[in-house]
Amino acid sequence: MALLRSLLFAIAGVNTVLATSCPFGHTSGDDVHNDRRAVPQNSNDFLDQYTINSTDKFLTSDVGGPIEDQDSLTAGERGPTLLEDFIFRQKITHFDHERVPERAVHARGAGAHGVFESYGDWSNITAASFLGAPGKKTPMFVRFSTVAGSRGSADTARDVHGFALRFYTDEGNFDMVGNNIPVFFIQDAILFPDLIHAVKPSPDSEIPQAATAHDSAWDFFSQQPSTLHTLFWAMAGQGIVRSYRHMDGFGVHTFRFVTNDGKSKLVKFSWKTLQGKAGLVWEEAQALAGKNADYHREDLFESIEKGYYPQWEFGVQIMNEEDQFKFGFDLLDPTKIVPEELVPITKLGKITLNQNPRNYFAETEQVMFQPAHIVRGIDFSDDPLLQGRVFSYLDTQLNRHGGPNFEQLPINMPRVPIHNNNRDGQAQMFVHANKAAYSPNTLNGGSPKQANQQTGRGFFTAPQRSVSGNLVRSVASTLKSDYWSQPRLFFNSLLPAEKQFLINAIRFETSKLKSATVKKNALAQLNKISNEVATQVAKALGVAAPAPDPKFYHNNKTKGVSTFSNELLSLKGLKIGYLSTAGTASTATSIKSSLAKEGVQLVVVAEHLADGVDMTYSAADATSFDGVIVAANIDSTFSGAPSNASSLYPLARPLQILQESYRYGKPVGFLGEKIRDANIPFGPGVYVSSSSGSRKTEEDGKKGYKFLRRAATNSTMGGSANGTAQ
Ligand code: HDE
Repeated sequence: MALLRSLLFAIAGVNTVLATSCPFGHTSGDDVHNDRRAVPQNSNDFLDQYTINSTDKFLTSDVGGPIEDQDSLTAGERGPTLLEDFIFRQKITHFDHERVPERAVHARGAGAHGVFESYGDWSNITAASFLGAPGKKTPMFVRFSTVAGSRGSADTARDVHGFALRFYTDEGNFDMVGNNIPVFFIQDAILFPDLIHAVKPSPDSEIPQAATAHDSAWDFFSQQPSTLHTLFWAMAGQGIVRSYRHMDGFGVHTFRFVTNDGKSKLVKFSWKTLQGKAGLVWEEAQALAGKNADYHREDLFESIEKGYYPQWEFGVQIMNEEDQFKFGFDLLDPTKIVPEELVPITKLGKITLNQNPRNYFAETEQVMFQPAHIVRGIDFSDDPLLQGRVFSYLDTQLNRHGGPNFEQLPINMPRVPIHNNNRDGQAQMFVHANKAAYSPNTLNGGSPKQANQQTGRGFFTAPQRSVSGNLVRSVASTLKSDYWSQPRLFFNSLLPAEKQFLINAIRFETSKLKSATVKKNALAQLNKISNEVATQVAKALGVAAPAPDPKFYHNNKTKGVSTFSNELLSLKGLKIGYLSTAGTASTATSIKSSLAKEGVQLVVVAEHLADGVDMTYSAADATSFDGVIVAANIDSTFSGAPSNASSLYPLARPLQILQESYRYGKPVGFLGEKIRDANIPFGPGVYVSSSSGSRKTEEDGKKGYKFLRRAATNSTMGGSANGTAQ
């Protein structure tokens, strides 16, 4: 077992409302409608009342009459379909209208239901009710996404990842529409169409899909240096995450917390993974795009199905209003992080995702987030990027839904009652009884009544907020114009192997550029961040290395930005491939059950399906596993004389899985001697247990992942630390 523990440590270190007749879940009467405790504990339970289960039922038309729909109504046996065939027309027209416009960005994604539990009573810093008591639970829905690709694109495309949170609080929905990278490309929302037009595929060929490795993207990046910081994060591990479970989330903008008596603080939201962070290596991410385009949604769905509920700690960095300018950059600048050394994170509570959607379209596709979904106790800042988003998301939902009643879709509906004078519109679901749909009125006793800071626990704008000044369109703010120091801070804070990954990613992208001008401009910008990066990229591009441009060079580092420096916090949901033969698969039984205790699945692979075999070599692939164990007898069975060989001889497929696993930086272990001809040297992440006893490599297994990735960087990515071209 020592070997297995080491292998596991190596992986850990590296890679590695209740349904009632009322749609609000209330039983009856206005008193119940005012009862905040009526919010269900899990958002999926609320959907029960809308869920249709057709088991043992007869097929009906859309208006309820039982019908049959397998043949159209024709004039005679060989005649044409009749216009009268309402069954045909209803079925086909509904089908013709099944799609809604995909999201303009973040089209590809996956979601899950969950719950937020507050660690405490935070009323000293915010009036937000969901943060008002220790142990208080609030139902949630969360959607993960990539940005650039269309709805059918591959999960593992290199990209910023969307990480949008919805809290169905007892005072209305609060959305935190964040990303897995704490900064953004631009500082002003008016540039968003420019950014997206630049990164999306070429308008003529619609190539490349879900990728920034093309001229227009790098043209924009190099002309708009505010993009560089986010670009650096995306070129590192955060751009190609191991799974949605293994990434952090950030609110990006500065927001405000406001107390009941109107005192406010500036805050930056983050939610940190309790699984630990892990990224893929680029070679594997590319392979996965073809071999399993659903890699991330599958991991999320399977983990939740197995009860390995992913969790994140939701926290804030809290800053005084008067400290706005003390950090050397503008807190209204979303291209900057507030380093955790300067302002530590206060952990407010825990997010747990514990239920999969029951219908992708109804829930994940129709969920419509908005930064404007805000609750009492939280307020915006004047960040122009945030201000633009507060408008844009409402607009885009109107376009996607085709009308203003999208908040009435079950997944969007707040779990508290809605009382206002908004009326009618396409697909109005409610029957409003109030005939005085205006305020002020006397005919309905003045209801619905106005709620504000003092009355009815209403939302209110932080009283201390003030603005003044001339109207300006173009501001040259010195506090916002240093675009290079923080990308360098990020780069300095990475492990050597991660630095190399980042450089290799930029080499990959820029090598695909056709325009010499764009290449030159990109190099000039990279060189303002780091001469090391620019020099290595220049080598790959076959151009002269630029002389240092040191104005923004420094040696500062910060914590919390590296993907690979910490071991995983949990191994749950990971998979280990056990390369064996059909006859000997049963030897895996005890390993399987001990790994299962860690939440790790041992997948037994053999040449054909049999008792104890989970997968055939023809179906298995290195990308299916987080680590590989080679059964004791496999070498002697396969590498011996043909007389002694199984149907797998020569070792082609198992060997390929083993070697690719090694190249992708996964730990590999041999229960017998190492396979001859495998060309896997002793080194970090390689474990051998022979009859002479268990033997480990020189490195401490717990830190294995880190070294493993370095091994992968040097041996397979080609770009070693000395800058050898790939
Ligand atoms: Fe978005 N963004 N965005 N964005 N964004 C959308 O809204 C937009 C920005 C983010 O899972 C769209 O419902 C503008 C920052 C996520 O459904 C759209 C600007 C951050 C999602 C839109 C930004 C995000 C979106 C497309 C510049 C991180 C997916 C579909 C001011 C803090 C939400 C939709 C989901 C989606 C506009 C910048 C995150 C078009 C104008 C910064 C996670 O409205």
